[in-house]
Amino acid sequence: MHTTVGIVGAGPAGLLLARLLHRAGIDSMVLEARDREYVEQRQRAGILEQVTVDALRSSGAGERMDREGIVHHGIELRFDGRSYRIDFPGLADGRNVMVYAQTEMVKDLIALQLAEGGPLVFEAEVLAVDQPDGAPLSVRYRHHGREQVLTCDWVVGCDGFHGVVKNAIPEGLRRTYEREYPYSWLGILADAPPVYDELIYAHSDRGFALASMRSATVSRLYLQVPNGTDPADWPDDRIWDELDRRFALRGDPGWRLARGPITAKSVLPMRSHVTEPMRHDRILLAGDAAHIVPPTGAKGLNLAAADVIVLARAFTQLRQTGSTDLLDAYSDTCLERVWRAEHFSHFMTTTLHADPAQSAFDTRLQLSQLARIAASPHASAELAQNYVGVPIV
Ligand code: FAS
Ligand code: PHB
Repeated sequence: MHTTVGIVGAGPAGLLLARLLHRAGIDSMVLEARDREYVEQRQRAGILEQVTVDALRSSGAGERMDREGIVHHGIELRFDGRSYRIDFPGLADGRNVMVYAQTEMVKDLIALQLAEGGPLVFEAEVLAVDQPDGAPLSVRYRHHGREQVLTCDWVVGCDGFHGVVKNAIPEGLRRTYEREYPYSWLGILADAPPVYDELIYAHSDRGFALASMRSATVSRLYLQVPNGTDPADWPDDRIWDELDRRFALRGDPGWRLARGPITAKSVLPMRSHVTEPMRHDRILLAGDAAHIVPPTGAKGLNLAAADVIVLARAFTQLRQTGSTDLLDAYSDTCLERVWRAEHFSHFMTTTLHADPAQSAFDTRLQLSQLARIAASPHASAELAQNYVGVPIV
């Protein structure tokens, strides 16, 4: 088979790119290693920036999001037993965020792709991308035990952090930057109504905690835990008790989370990573295939969306005018946003988490920074504008 754009990976990046290209009349084919059920149930992000929301709406993939998603106008910071609200519209030019789980966005995009898009092949593990001089690219993949080849004019690696497409970029041309953090997140889904209206990011001397949500009846909560933590060591009561300790408020000693059955429990390591450049000849990288951020800034999914919005515009320019200007600028255009998100995610992570090696002095610096954000419209605007994301120019 041959297609114009071969897309490896059916996560948010690959699926949104396929949708945007379909709407621009550009043919593509998506190859996904796992089965549909696995991809749709993988618990990950929960916050969509305006840029992502706009792309879903304009590509005809936002109908259920607008029906079931929850618009949030701010977040709450808790530290030193106190609570401060960061108001998005007032501090970030009227912009907000949408609470709509990545699982739901992926389901919506898969349904549309299967109904009206180009080929989307599940259980098709890409083995390698070969780029013979002057000939079309060839993507070798295994499907139902047989090796097959897809030839393409372009290949986009949307295959995540452990993907293979990045290996097609000569190692001598690749630059990688990374940082591992000395802690992880224990994430839970619970059939328990969120007793808070907006997300709560909590700094405490016992470690970080985050209260998010999936609906009026389902809570999504996270606890900072040591690297290598086994979720089995955290029975439900221990999780609820620890969360209540970390969200404790001086002025409201009775503040408690509503409890309910925990339906999912997993440990997520924290990592920052960037691979540059995001393009080599006719091979491009998008989303986690090129960059990873710790989820403290709710950036991962939204960076993936921003990459493919930029890339779809570039392929559209090529199709309509023959110009490769936007394609030639793709990597630099995306990396400017990527590094802004890397810095913000690092800032949120190191300001809110208790590094096991940090001193009492470091903790006081964290508290001073948080107090500055709470007291200064300028400092809180900087957080708000980074959190809601900057428009793609
Ligand atoms: P993805 O990893 O989502 O998708 C890549 C796809 O490529 C996968 O379906 C994979 O099966 C497929 N693939 C890989 N190799 C292949 C091959 N050789 N052949 C074919 N297919 C192949 N971000 C947030 O903002 N907030 C969060 O709370 C949050 N939580 C997270 C929790 C976890 C456990 C993880 C791992 C990430 C989390 N993230 C979070 C980040 C996450 O949302 C990513 O940013 C987002 O999934 C990126 O989307 P993609 O780039 O499409 O990559
Ligand atoms: C989530 O709802 O899963 C979520 C929200 C905000 C974050 C990370 C995760 O910063």
